[in-house]
Amino acid sequence: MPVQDLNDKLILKHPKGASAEVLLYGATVTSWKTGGNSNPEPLERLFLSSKAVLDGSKAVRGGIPVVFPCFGAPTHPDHKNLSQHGFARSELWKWDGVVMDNEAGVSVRLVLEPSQKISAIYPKPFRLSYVVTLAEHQLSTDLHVTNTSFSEQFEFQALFHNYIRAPSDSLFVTPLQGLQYKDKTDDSLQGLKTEGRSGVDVKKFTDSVYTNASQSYTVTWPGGEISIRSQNLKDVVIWNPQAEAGGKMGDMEEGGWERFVCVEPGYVDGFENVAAGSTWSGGQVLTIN
Ligand code: TA6
Repeated sequence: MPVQDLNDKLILKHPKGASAEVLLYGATVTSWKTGGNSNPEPLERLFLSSKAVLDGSKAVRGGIPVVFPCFGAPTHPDHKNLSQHGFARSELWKWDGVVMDNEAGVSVRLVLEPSQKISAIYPKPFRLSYVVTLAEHQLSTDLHVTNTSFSEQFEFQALFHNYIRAPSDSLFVTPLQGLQYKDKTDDSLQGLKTEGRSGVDVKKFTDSVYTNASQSYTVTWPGGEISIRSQNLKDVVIWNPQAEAGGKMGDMEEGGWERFVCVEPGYVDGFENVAAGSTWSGGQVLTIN
């Protein structure tokens, strides 16, 4: 059975052993397992903190939270009533059916439309459609932002907050060399830095927003590699709180920062614009190499 509906979450299964779990809350992918290289047991490829709150009372610490319509602390007038990273990751989405189910894989669509609660803080005419696709060695997520009005455009940001499971003391993210980035760990810095490293590590507290990036990234560590290819998401954020910031997070398991890196494709430098009656799409494909 390729899709199991457990009311609060969907379980996707691939005939060759891969699986994924998607919470309706936040449309958060909380698990993605693929066959190991030599290990016949499926391996979990995402990090989910054992202290993550999964009852719908707060955004999930781990997996793939969906960030919309703002990234980080709101800066746009339309987002003045929103909390960090917007509302999409903290609202209950609806399952809108199976989009694809064949030997190549299985896709499910979730949708989010304005509720009274959302409209009270974000009175914009939007409809979000989110398609999660599981293949044998790949997981894809595609976000479609529709402007349902007939007159006004609106601006937004969007990002996939991927928690990639990997040892943070020995991983590298490429290619970022030469890109300009904002180092959010250094408040004293006003401007942008230029990345000089061929491979970026996260051995220390890292919170970097790279702009106009390659849209294709690889996370490599001894014995493993995941590639991320994004579409229409020009920026990428690399984050690991290490103990310095992670130790202060109530929903971060002890030492959790040792087991992940966030590689987050997004449109976060500036704002995307969707015209009345139009739809914007951004997506990513995560592949186990
Ligand atoms: O994507 C990196 C970041 O913006 C960091 O600054 C940190 O705040 C992280 O997101 C987690 O944010 P959250 O709201 O989930 O605690």
